[in-house]
Amino acid sequence: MSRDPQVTTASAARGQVLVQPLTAPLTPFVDALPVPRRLIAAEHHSQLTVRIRTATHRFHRDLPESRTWGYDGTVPGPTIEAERGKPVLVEWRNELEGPLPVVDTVAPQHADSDGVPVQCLPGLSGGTPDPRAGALSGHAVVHLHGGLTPASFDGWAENLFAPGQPAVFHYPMNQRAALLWYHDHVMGVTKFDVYAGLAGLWIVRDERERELGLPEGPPFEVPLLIQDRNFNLDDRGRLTGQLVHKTDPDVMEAFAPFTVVNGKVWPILDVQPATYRFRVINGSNARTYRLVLLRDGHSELERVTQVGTDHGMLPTPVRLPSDGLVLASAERADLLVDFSDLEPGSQLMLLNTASAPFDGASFPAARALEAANLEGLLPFPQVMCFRVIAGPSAPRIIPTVLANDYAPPPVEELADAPRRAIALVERELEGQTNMLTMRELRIVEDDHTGPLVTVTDGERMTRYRAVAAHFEDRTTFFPMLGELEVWQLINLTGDTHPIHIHLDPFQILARHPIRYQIPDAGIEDLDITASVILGRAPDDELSHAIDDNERGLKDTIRVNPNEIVEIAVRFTAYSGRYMYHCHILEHEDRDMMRPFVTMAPELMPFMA
Ligand SMILES: [Cu+2]
Repeated sequence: MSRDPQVTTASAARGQVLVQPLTAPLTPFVDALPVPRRLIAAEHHSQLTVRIRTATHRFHRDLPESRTWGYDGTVPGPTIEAERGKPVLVEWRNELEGPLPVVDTVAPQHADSDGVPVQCLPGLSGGTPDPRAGALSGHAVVHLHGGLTPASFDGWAENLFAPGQPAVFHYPMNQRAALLWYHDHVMGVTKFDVYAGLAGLWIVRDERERELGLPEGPPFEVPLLIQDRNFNLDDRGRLTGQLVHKTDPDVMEAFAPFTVVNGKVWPILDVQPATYRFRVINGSNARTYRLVLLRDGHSELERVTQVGTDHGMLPTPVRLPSDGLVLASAERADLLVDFSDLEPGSQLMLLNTASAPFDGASFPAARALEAANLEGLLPFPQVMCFRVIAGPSAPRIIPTVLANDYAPPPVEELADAPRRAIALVERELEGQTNMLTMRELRIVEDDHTGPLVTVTDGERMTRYRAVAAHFEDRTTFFPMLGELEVWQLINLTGDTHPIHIHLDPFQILARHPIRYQIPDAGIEDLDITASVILGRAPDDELSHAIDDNERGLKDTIRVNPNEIVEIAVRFTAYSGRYMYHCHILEHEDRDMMRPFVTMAPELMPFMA
């Protein structure tokens, strides 16, 4: 959600200078980067038991221990490694005890008396702990994000396991090698459960990828799960370890000031002069990162080659965008970083230049050290540090072809494909947090009267009405197994939304710049009135380009302000009820989620 522009203007008018970075209350780069325990399915006859437990975790050397919820009691959970074609059975055992280990609060003001936005600061900022969140006792459900999983085991947000109730899920693993992740998905409270620690990585491996000779396992393959976290203060203003999920009257998402990698705030990793493979994932609730690698104040992005994305290898290696690697919540990147020419003692810093809420605006990589931006809810751009240690230099040749098992969807098939249109909408409600919904649209005839969304592309105008808005509205999407579909995501909000579709991956076809108008009161509970015109607005500074690293198989795609994103998706193997949603967890929990049902075509004649 955007901040209220009037508030921003008001604080600017008061002459407050908000570019001055805050002093970090924790020392960066003192904790070694932890690597989550590997849980290799083949070593356990493909049958795993993961206990979902209340535990303690230390997020930084100088922080007291935090109460957490974790898979196997750790933050993050163990990294499960599976082989393509070898099904894995996981017994998820909910053994959570005690209340939610996160204090949820809405601070009474957007900024403190010094004009600093409260989300840049630790503590409750005058907010009262929400007793309803404090009463949550640990219902859970696990979703394997990126998994081609039968519907019964996909983690439907309403099919919950209370403490003491186990669940046995079957994961077929008939899918490409890729970095997936498993996390909690409980209806309405995913934002708290994931924040409390319920997330872990899951790596699928296959022979095709092994033939490329990329690093597998330690020390040269390192997963990096990046999240933001905030902590409470005691009555003397000292940090306690207690996790704080804080929002404010202008910003309904929680953007926390401290960046945590694999469970540590601003860690450091000693690296040999060699090529490392980093499996990077943004596991934050809401924050988008734009990652830049700096050495001695200069961008060293040319050390980085991206070989994979959400669903595994790209066709060929790509360079990162010149501004840095953008990862919204749940997006993944498989990176090779060459440290082989560096002297022992060299230090490289990974920094984030993306302000929040993210709207796609650019920031030059070379200025990453100046990226701190309080108005942009980015008090500390540090992510982590790499320090080169002595060792034999070991550069690595990167194959020029990585994958040839997929191609862009054929044009003829696209022309005949069923098309679905979805508007992303933010509805302001008096005295309540804004509702974010996805309005599923249906084309209407010319004689239709009533609220309409019109999309004008040159001479052609398409007229739609909204047929569903909320999660519990009736299902309107019934894709046929095996059939290619085109989904259009029309962003009518001011922020970038990472849209995630469960089950099969998709490919991006286009990003179209648009301009649009919504009349006063044009957004009702279901109905929506809007006129959308393809083409760039004069004041629109976004490129609306598809980055090279988005041309792989994706399951989460950023839909920026003032654009329509078109994707092509084909559901292949499993029939059933699945979800698609925004992966900003506060949006997903506040209704930016909808069901769809994949159908075996031969059953259609029997549908009532
Ligand atoms: Cu969203």
